Amino acid sequence: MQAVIDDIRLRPILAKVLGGERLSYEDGVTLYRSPDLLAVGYMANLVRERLHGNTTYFNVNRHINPTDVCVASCRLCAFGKKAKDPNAYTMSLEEVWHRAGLGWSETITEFHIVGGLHPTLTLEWYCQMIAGLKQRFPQVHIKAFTMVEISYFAQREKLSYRQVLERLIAAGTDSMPGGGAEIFSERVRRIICDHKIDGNEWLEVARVAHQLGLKSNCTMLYGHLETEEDRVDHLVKLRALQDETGGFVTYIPLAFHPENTALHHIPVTTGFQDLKNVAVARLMLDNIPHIKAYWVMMTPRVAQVAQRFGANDIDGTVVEERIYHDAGATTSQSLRRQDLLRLIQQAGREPFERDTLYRRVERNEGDPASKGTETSLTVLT
Ligand code: V47
Repeated sequence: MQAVIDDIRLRPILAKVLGGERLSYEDGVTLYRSPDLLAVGYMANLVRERLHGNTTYFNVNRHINPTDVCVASCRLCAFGKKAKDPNAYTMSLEEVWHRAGLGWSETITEFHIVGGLHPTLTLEWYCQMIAGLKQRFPQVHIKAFTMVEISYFAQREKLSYRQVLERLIAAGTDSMPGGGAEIFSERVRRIICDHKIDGNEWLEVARVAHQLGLKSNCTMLYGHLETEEDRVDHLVKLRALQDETGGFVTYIPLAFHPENTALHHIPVTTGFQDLKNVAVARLMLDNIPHIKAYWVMMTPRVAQVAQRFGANDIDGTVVEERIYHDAGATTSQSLRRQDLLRLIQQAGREPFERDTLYRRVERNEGDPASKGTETSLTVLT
């Protein structure tokens, strides 16, 4: 096995990986610094197969971004706009409910809902939006609002994180996405997202959500001004909170897309960096079950290869993506269920259609899901 390791600095790490031992902060930095991508990927794949065998998970989901109006002006973002910008949009409640049912007629199991920090929309409006979606699509899991949005609602309404989250749960929110974490380093945050909550607050909202029984995802934005140490520090902080709460389901490394942002001079990430970030995450985050290679961000091609570098999830059909496409993503807005199946199978993995919480979605015999007509489905517990 040592034969696959060219970089001898990785040998003690391989011993730990084989023994199921936790990797240290220093190990994380060594992994990031090593040019031996194949060795890092090999080790990540060992862990991935130990946890998930040959399975790659995907889901049939739809993203909804109710507004791109945002009071923050983060340099990393190409999505947020000021309220007076003629190109800004805010959907009415009816529009959100209508759009939720548009597009693919395949039966969707998840709505992924995030938006800008709107200056006037109230928490009550968001609760009505969620309740209205639940009423119209009772079988669909609602994964809504980043830790950053929760903190903003709390500040605006003069409520605690717990009070905001309790109201959203009562309205029908089932879990939370992982966005907005960016990179916890204060030095970098001051430059790329100085209008956002700091890393400790992001972690605190996640802590409270998990205490209330909400599962969430977590992310890290890489490929901008962060150092290797900043990345490892971020992963170690996520791992520490997971030791405490167990509430993170999936980690998603997000590559920075510079186009149309104030940081447009930064070069786009390479396939090497994208695969390295997947692999190091799998090795460092020993307590987070799933690592997602988000195809919108890293292209279907790289997301497919990532299934052999530590990832065990490829995300879903998505249908309508705005945040990355505003930042110049050239991937399509959506993939069909059968495209996802093909990508996974061609990587030699076994596709597993999941719901948000990774329970199997069983499509019925003769189910026309892949042909694009309405389907019936059952979630197996
Ligand atoms: O929060 C914003 C990032 C996130 C840019 O939880 C940018 O299942 C790159 O969080 N270049 C949104 N990244 C995406 C996200 C996500 C995606 C898929 C699945 C899940 C999940 C979560 O994208 C933002 C921010 O961190 N972002 N602007 C940009 N220019």
